[in-house]
Amino acid sequence: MEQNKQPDNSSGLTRALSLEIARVTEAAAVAAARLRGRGNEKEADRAAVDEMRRELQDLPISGRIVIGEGERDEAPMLYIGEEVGRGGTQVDIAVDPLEGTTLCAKALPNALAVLAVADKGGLLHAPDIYMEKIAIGPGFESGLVSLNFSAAQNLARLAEAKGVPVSELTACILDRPRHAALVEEVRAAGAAIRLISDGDIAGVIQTCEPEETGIDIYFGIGGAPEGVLAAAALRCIGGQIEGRLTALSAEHVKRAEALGITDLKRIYSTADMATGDIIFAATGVTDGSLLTGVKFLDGQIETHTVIMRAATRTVRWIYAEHMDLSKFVSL
Ligand code: VTB
Repeated sequence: MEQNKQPDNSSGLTRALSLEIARVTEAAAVAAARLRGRGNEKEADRAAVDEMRRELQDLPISGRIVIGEGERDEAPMLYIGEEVGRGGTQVDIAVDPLEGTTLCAKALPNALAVLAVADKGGLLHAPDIYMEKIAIGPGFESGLVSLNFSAAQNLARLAEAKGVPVSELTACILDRPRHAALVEEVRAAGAAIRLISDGDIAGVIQTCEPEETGIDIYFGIGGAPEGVLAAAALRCIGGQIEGRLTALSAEHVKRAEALGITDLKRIYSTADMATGDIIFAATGVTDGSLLTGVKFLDGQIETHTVIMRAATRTVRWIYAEHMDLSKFVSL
């Protein structure tokens, strides 16, 4: 006898949209991958942006870009506030068409095409400035780690919750001079560090499968838009992230104020940055620990994508073999 299925209980995002969204990141990744290792970050980024926008225009949504390529006067495409889609459910969209432009230009691991779609109002309108972040994977009480604690305290709390000594933990940190003191503190506490040259969305997501990735906790200052995208991913897989905007100049303060943010000390929780139903998708551009990069084979292209949805916590890994190459306008 046929079982009654649970209705799709989200307000606006439909299940069918997940696959449509995968097409968007796939196309952006293919466009960027064509320019892997060519030393031209701008061109690779532009190719991904063009393709992502083209595909977004085809979706059955009334979408508004809330995290994009910049303000209207500085970004011709996917600027903040741009409307995309051919009409339908009202959604807010965060894009990072090429997360890790330098990784792509140098053909280094973990360059991704990233997109999150949320119910209207579901994503923090973060200014394009820095954000201090701390993140761990699922299975821990909320607030176990926090920007209110020192790095050493956070490591001790996480180690205790895992029932292991701190020496068995590995932290992921962006390799930047601004993290010198943090790196010293984490090493002094006894933890190992995986220093990454770029790509902190992947860094944060990797805390969710420590057995696979070897990363238990993410620390440090990266982009605020990337913080919101990472929060969107964690809403789907169950980890936790905290973020605090880091304004390094009067210009940064202005950018925050333009979005109505005056309290720069505020700590944003995962739900403060991404709430309601969310679909998050990322396609690998270069090979990485999260996703395999685009493969150009004889008459065929292969892509590897992860799509996650907050309402159901489903995480899908999609290896796609594309035979009809004419659909990739960028080729
Ligand atoms: C950060 C990080 C990104 O670029 O924005 C970084 O969040 C830029 O940092 O994931 P710097 O200004 O110190 O170079 C990434 O690593 C890639 O976009």
